[in-house]
Amino acid sequence: MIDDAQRSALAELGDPALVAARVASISREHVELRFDGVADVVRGELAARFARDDDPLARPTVGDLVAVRRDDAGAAVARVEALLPRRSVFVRAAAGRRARPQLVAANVDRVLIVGAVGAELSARRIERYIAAVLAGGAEACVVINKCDRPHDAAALRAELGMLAPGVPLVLTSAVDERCVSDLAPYVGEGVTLALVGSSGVGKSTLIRRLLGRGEAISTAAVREADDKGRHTTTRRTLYLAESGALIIDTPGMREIGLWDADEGLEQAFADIVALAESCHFRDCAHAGEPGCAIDGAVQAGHLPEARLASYQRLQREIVANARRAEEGGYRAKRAFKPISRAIRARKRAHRKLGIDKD
Ligand SMILES: Nc1nc2c(ncn2[C@@H]2O[C@H](COP(=O)(O)OP(=O)(O)O)[C@@H](O)[C@H]2O)c(=O)[nH]1
Ligand SMILES: [Mg+2]
Ligand SMILES: [Zn+2]
Repeated sequence: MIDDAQRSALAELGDPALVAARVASISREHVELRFDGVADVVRGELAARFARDDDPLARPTVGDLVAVRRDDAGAAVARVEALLPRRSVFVRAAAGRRARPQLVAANVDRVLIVGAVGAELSARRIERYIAAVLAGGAEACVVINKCDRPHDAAALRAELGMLAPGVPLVLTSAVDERCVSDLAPYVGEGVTLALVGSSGVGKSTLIRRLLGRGEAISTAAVREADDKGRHTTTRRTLYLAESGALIIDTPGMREIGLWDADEGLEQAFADIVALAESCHFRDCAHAGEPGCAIDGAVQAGHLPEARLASYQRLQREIVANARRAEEGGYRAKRAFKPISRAIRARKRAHRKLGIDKD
């Protein structure tokens, strides 16, 4: 649950009364905490200074490791005193006029991006999710649920299997018990997972199966005709599975704007980044220059034009969100500490793409 960096950050606080806990759910009024080796969640409260900080990244979110004060009697409310460093985040641009990040979950090892047969399945939307997941330092996995419904598995694999190099694709059905074994490679002991995707695709139903012990979790009774749930998930919650995995359920997201995600974008579109390396001109803008490897790949049918357009659109969106945030006086901080190797790779890729940064 707690990694070395977090353990030493806790020790540096220098207060033996502080113990580590994981945020299981959070609302304005209270927070639910999970302590290692304890099955039940403990109710707690946030230290007042968190409420005064208006940077969304400075407040604890679901999955965060926090330093908690509990008195010896254990009777009093547990108080969250400090946030421990995050090893990964899942963040999006908040909906609305002000450009701000919205922290969906922290310390997630893997994010399952869930879609469903029959719902509007969009490759472009999934690409967006993949970029956001990779940018936050987690692994991505695409899960297409409701495969008990009629579908063309080969066509789905052909279209979605190549959205991002190295991102696995799983076709499954939550109404079939085999979904547990389909997903087993991604749900090991000690792993923290988050399930994201549109409302009604079956995230909560899959989680109920993965938990493996019928822990009460709210799922929708859906109108089959339009996939709209009646009791949909309204709050992000971290559950403990029998397998020892921790699984975060999230409400459906209608929009997933990219925030500070250029690194993730380059990983999600590594094929395009690699092509750009072999353009004839070092500063090729991929707009009809002679010897442009990207134009060449589009013309040869190796690179779908829609994928290239999507990459360029997402690039512009990231830049625009950062600019709007700056203009709005928001000083962007990194939500987590990225590994330096990834930063070097990004700088190299930017040079190749002719993007002027830093
Ligand atoms: N046919 C079918 N229905 C499913 C499957 N998974 C979930 N459902 C149904 O879809 C509806 C929405 O499920 P829910 O888990 O609440 O979706 P969520 O909004 O993504 O959490 C519920 O009525 C589920 O019973 C599946 O694999 N196949
Ligand atoms: Mg749900
Ligand atoms: Zn080019």
